[in-house]
Amino acid sequence: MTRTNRQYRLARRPRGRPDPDVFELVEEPVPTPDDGEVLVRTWYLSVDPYMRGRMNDAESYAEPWSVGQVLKGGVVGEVAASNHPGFEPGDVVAGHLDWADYAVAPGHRLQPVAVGDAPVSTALGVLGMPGRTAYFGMLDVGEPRPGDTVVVSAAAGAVGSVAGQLASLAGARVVGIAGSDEKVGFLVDECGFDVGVNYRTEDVRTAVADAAPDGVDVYFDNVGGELSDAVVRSLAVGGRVVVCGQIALYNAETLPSGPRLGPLLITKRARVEGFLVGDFAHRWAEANRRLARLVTDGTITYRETVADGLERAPAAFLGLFDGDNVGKQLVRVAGPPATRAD
Ligand code: NAP
Ligand code: FER
Repeated sequence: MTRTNRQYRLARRPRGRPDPDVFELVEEPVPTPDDGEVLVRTWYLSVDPYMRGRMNDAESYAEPWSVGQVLKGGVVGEVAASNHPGFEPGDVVAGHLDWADYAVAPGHRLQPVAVGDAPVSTALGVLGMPGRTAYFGMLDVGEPRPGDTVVVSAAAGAVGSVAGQLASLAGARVVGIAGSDEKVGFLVDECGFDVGVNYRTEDVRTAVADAAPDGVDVYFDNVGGELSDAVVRSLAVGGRVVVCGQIALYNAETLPSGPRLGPLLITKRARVEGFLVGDFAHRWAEANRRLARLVTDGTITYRETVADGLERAPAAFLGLFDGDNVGKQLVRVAGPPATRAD
């Protein structure tokens, strides 16, 4: 009997916020690995904000998906069959694979999952791309110093929650901005942030000015738009803005012009710097090692929000734009249950 493989394809390009029907679920036979290839059974699938950019037919840091193609993203799974000498059935691997029950990939594009005692799902979150983004963005680009005040937006998400904890470890006072009281509680009570701001119920400009009376030394920006316009009003002299993401603008059809920051940047002698985690690929092993140690010894805490079932992937992705997730949003397709799910 041929096993079926469910796959999500891009049915059409969205305009603005995607409707669920941009995702099409199709069934194909499970593929057979060729020479040098490996068949992977998907356990966990990562949904990430940058995928919204890949749905557009526009040049960016990530190539656009073509209409009709199977969607791809970070996956952790189990080797089901291998024609590559480096892998055998039962190995747990990570790779950039299909949104599907099964996918084939050349063995050299897969990595063994090495997360120590942590659950394998962390290879897509705190011990994966989002954790490394927090690590390099905060420590190398933001460079928080003891006594600095650091503000993080989308602070209760996968990147933000780790970025804020790394700033605390560097000796900074950390202010996190998030979209619910539950998230603010998570930041202050579990992640050790000094102040939490709920941007849906508080005036961000006033709340940040109150929380940072001497000004904001580092603003780690995951959001952009009006929220960030409000935060930068409180930049300290010599302040740094780390532009990590602009999720508030990813569904925008035209970019709002926003306030002109030039005069403020002069007055504050401030720097604004964007970065891509891929810029630091030569140092990923360092980040993985340090983050794994901090997670294992309990210095850094993390959260995962797990949607159960491949069919929930579109909703889990779209939920990123509504703030449905606390910590890393994952989709569990098969394999061991998440141990830190909420
Ligand atoms: P995430 O923070 O786990 O999830 C996205 C969060 O953004 C949501 O939970 C939501 O939380 C918040 N959000 C969504 N729309 C918003 C809006 N209009 N205004 C304010 N907040 C909004 O996602 P992530 O994977 O950690 O990514 C965070 C950011 O980092 C994204 O912008 C992403 O593109 C960027 N990123 C950049 C790099 C890089 O190399 N530069 C790498 C990875 C990620 P609330 O409930 O708080 O609204
Ligand atoms: C994101 C995820 C990844 C993002 C950028 C990247 C700006 C960068 C990936 C790379 O360096 O290749 O959400 O948003």
